[in-house]
Amino acid sequence: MKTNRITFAIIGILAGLLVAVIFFADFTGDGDEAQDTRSKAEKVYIPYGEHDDYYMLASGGHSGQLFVYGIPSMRKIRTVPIFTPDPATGYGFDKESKEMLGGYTWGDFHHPAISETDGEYDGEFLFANDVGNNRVAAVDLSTFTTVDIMHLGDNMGGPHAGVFVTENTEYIALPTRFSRPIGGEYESLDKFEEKYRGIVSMATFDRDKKEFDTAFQISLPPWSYDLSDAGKGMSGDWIVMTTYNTEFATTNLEINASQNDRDYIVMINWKRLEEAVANGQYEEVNGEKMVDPRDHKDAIFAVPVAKSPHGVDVTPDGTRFIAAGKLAPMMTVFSFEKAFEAIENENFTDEEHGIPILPYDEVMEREVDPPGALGPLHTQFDDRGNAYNTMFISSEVVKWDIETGEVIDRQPSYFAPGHASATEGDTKSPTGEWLVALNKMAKENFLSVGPSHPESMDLYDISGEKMEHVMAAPVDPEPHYAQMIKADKLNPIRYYEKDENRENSVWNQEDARVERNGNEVDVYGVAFRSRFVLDAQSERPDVIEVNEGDTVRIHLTNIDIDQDATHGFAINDYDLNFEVQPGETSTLEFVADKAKTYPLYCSNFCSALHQEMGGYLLVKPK
Ligand code: K7E
Ligand code: CUA
Repeated sequence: MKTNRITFAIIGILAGLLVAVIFFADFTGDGDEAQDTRSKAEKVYIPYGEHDDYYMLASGGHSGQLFVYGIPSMRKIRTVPIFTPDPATGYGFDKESKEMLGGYTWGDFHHPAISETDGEYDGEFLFANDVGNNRVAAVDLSTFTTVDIMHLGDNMGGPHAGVFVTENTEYIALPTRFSRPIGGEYESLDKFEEKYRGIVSMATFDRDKKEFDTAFQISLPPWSYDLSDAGKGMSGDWIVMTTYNTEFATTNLEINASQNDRDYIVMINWKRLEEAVANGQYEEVNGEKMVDPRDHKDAIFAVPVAKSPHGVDVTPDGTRFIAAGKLAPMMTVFSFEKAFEAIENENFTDEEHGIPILPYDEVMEREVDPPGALGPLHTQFDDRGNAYNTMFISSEVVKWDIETGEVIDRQPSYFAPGHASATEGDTKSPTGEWLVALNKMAKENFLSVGPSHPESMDLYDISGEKMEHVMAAPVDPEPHYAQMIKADKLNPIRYYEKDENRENSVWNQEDARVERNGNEVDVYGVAFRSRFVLDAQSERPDVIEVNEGDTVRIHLTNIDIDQDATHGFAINDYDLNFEVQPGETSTLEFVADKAKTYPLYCSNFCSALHQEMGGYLLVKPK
């Protein structure tokens, strides 16, 4: 009896303790969590009137647009149309931007690259590739508008592996993803290895004229070129590119292009090729200066890498390049110094299509293979010698030490990250403050919008030893790469300066006029709060009357020189709309082929009397 009582007492005390332990554990857990949530919220909270520390300039994939975010708040600030017409800004509607788009209606923008000076983002321009329609574009970061688009010609098959700029933006490298016969002519796929080529376009950009040009193209074997990066410092003359499909598969790529244990990283010395081209050592092909590895054995090399790599990134100090495995779940660190040594000593194991192959074991420095980490895609850097890799399949970010390969931390992402972007991450001096994982999925993290879910981004504070996941946000399709630049490096204008000499501009309402020349009608008008003056001589200055069949050009100057005083100009039921920003002159051109009466109106809310800002377009029948 006595033992029983003691047993019960002991059981009672233990049970009590257990309840207490559970209670307190639970209680402190809740407290920590609340504390945690509060500190995370504080990290991303930007008080009214203050601004984010960084701009994040993110590619919008097949939306063809650039998305601008503030970091760390993750607030979306603006959509900048690049390859896609955009009624919100009139892009692709006014004459100039319509001509720039050249009739294309979309683009597939994967990789933004901010212009660099001395290996640092200089904040002047942003370059964008279009995998869909073989183009490259430049956005002027003083106005956040697209200023030039260049088609790369028919030799190209989707410049996926660009854009990456050399240290002083000497070149914007655009390697093709899909191989094609030169000129894109018809050619049987049976002749793939012999007739198809993978092309790298080396574009230049004139900052004063705001214009692209192609300096030369490099004709490579018909492998697929996936991603590239430019060297820095000691490797500043070099470009590295990953390849897959060294099998030359022409069908069922998911199986046939994944046969070999090794693909290659191609190393190109652009400086030597530049000299060779200057000395006339190139072939003129389809109007392009083309160089071939067989003729430039001192400039193009390859080093084997574990099968089907995706990203390759050069470390901030320029001494190493790191390949992310995709199909082989590891990161491979290569040494530029060792590669240069092998090249110097002509230490080649083989040659492929005229490209000397460097010995893997001698150029490779380290394979980093965190247990269970699957699907590494891209590498980013901080200021303390660490690398950060996104793992698409195991859905996480892995932080590791470049010098030792030691894995320091792993944090989940929500879900399936592609690229990540670190603050000032592609420069010689990353700041190591924030990392954003750009995810291909969000699963059920946000309110449902039907069968197709939004993509998402995760924000990590990477300033400490351990990464801290701070927040997640949905994004528009489709996040590939982004760059984050210190906000104070950008200096956007507040309005376009008044310029009396600007072509087609009118600065006083009295000067607004209509000039008729046969069936060509030029309207030189002004917009200001809250009126259009299109013809000062008319008793109805906000009305345009033209004849059916006339070609009409409306040159509109916004004479409100004041920040954000933007006016729109829409023609009702005519499918036409454009925009003039403060101090800007834009032209809308169309053929008045529909004889009717059309109300016109300002489509951008500009003042309390915005609704009154309108007029008529009268198209008189023949
Ligand atoms: Cu999405 Cu850079 Cu086109 Cu990788 S790429 S994810
Ligand atoms: Cu001008 Cu609304």
